[in-house]
Amino acid sequence: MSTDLKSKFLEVYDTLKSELINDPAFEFDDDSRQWVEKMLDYNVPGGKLNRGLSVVDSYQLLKGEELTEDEIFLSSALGWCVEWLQAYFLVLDDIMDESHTRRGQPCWFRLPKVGMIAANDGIILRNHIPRILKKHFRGKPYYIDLVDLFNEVEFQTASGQMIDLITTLVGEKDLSKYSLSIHRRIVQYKTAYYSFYLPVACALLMFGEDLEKHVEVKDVLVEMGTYFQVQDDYLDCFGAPEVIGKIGTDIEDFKCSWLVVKALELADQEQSKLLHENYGKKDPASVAKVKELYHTLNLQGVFEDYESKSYEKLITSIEAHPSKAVQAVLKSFLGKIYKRQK
Ligand code: GPP
Ligand code: MG
Ligand code: MG
Ligand code: MG
Repeated sequence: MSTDLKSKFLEVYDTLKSELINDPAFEFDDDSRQWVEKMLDYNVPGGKLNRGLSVVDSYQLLKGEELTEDEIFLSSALGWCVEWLQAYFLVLDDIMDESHTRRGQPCWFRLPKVGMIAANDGIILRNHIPRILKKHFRGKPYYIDLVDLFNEVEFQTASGQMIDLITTLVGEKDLSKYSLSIHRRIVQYKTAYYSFYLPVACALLMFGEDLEKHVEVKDVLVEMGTYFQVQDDYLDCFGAPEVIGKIGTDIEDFKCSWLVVKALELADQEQSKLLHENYGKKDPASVAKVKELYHTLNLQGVFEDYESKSYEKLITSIEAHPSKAVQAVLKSFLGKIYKRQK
C-alpha cells in the first residue's frame, strides 16, 4: 500500500475522533471530552492497523484503479470502524485474561486512574461504531448491510470469547477435554470473523457486492484467521514481549492454546502428567516447567511445519478463485501475516 494512502488513513482517525468528542448527542464538558480523547488515543491507533488498512487495500484492489478522495475517506472510515471494534475487544479481553501489557504499554485497565472504568470505556468504544456508520454511511444503499455485518461479527466474536472463557473455568480444569477441534471452534469465532472476514466484507459491501455471493471468500478468510490465531498462540509463549508488545498469559490462564493441544498430542505418559500438574497455575515455576516441555517436544519445529503447510493450502484455495481481483485481495492479506513476528 502507498505511503500516501496510509497517511490519509491516519488523518481520518483525527477527523473521526474529533466528531466523536463533539458529538451533539451528548453534552460534553472538558473532563468528559478529555477522558474520551485520551481513552481513544491510548486504545485505538497504537496497533499494527492491519485490519483497518486492509479495508482500504482491499477496496483498491477490487476497484483496480485510483481511488477518489471520497472513496479513500469512506474506506478509511470503515477501516477505523474495524480498529474501533478491535480496541473494544482488546480493552475487555485484557480484563478477562488478566493481562498486563498490550502494544508495549500497560493494559488500559491497569492504569491506576482507569481500573474498572475500562469496562465502560469498552462499551463506549463499541457504541462509537454505529455512530461513525450513521454519520458517514446513512444515505448509502449498503448502509443496512454494513450495520448488520458489524452486528453479526460482534455476536460471533463474543460467542467465541465465551467458549474461550468457559473452557478455562476455574475448578473444572480438565486438560483432557482439549483438542484441535475445540481449539478450531474457539479461534474461528473469537478471531477469524472480525479480524479477517470483516475487513474484506466491508470492502465488498462498499464496492456494491452482495456478501451472500462470496461464501468461498469467507471460507478462505476464516481459514486464514485460524492460522493467524495459531500464530498468536505460538507467539504468546515463543514471541519476544518487546516485539509483540504483550506478555503471554495463556499457560497461567489455562487457555485452550494450539500449543497445549499439540503438546498433549505429542507427550508420553510422564510428560502428559507434568502438563496436567502444571498447566493453568499462576506460579512461575509451573509456567517454566510447561515452557520447558514445549521446548523438549520441539513445538517450535512443529509450528514451523504447520505454518508452511497452512500457507501452501491457503495459496491453493486462493488460486482456485475465479476473480483475479479477489485473489489479489486475499493474497495481500496473507502476505501481511505470513511468518509474522508480531
Ligand atoms: C483474541 O484472543 C480474541 C479477542 C481479542 C476477542 C475478544 C472478544 C471479546 C468479545 C472481548 P487472545 O486473548 O488470545 O488475544 P491476545 O493474545 O491479544 O490477548
Ligand atoms: Mg482472550
Ligand atoms: Mg487476551
Ligand atoms: Mg493470545
